[in-house]
Amino acid sequence: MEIKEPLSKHHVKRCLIGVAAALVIGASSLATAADIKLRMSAPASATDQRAVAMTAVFGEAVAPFADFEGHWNSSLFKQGTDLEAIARGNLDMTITSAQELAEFIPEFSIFSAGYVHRDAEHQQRVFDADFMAPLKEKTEALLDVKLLSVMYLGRRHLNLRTVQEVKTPEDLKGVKLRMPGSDAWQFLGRALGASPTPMAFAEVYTGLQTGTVDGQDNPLPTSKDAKFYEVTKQIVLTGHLVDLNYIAISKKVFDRLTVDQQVIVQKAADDAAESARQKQLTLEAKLAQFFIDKGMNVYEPDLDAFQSTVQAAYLESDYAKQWPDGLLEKINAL
Ligand code: KDO
Repeated sequence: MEIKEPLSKHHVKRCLIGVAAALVIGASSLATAADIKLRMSAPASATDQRAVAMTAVFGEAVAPFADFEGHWNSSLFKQGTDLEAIARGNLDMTITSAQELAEFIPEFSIFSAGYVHRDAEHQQRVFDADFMAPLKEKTEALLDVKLLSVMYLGRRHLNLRTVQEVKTPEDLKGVKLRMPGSDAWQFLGRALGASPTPMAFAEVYTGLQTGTVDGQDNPLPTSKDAKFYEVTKQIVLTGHLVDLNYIAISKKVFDRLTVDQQVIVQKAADDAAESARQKQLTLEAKLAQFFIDKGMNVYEPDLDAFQSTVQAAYLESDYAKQWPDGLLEKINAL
């Protein structure tokens, strides 16, 4: 039989101290969970697959220690200003683009060039390749932004409110094509043969409706999600840019996490990107029919003409001069 010693006063005191300490530790770890808020702002709508994955996959995974808060439709910061907001310490996360990064780090313009990435898988391999390390390091050093994962946005196609068919870049002469705000985007519009007009994503529907612009370019899931089919007549399947976005987090915020939390955040971002990528690919494969059913003309133009014109425009441009030697060849060789 076990003989229990009577509890001494000293013993009771020690136990009480132990309980109090446990309560303090418990309270402080709870406080940590509540204290970490990961506020993301992005132009994507709440029903865009990237937003859905960030909320459902990323938000769920980090929930034990952080509150993920997604602010969509550029509701916190205007399109193109999220990176600065992170650099200034006013925002924790965003879904950014190579075109936005190219405003600060010109080398990123290589990913804004038409017909460079071949498909979603190529995009992923490029992001994971060793030659991306200096670009990621530069982003951290200059902007205090860590690029966690690459998200597949999709193949961008022309979507016009005009009815005249477009077969080659010459047919886009004089067409006012809405492009997002930065110079890299305007260059792509010109390389396609159009007259680019800068406009934030949030204003595109009205721009198309009122005729301020003749068209816009986006992947099919984005054009469906934003209901552009209600105010346009045709989709020209140029596939001129296999577009990407990066899941980006403030480096300061990331560095404040414990190593275990950092591992979870990284995995959560990779899983969210993979989930969105698969859904985006599935949607892309079936959406042409959706637009046809809406009464739109959906067709392929002369792809060789588009590809050769766009590639030539980039190779002759000042952008190409800023690409690190041999980078394009390495990307193509992957
Ligand atoms: C757009 O403004 O056309 C664009 O597709 C650019 C992308 O980089 C990205 O910002 C995207 O908009 C938004 O996430 C909305 O889908």
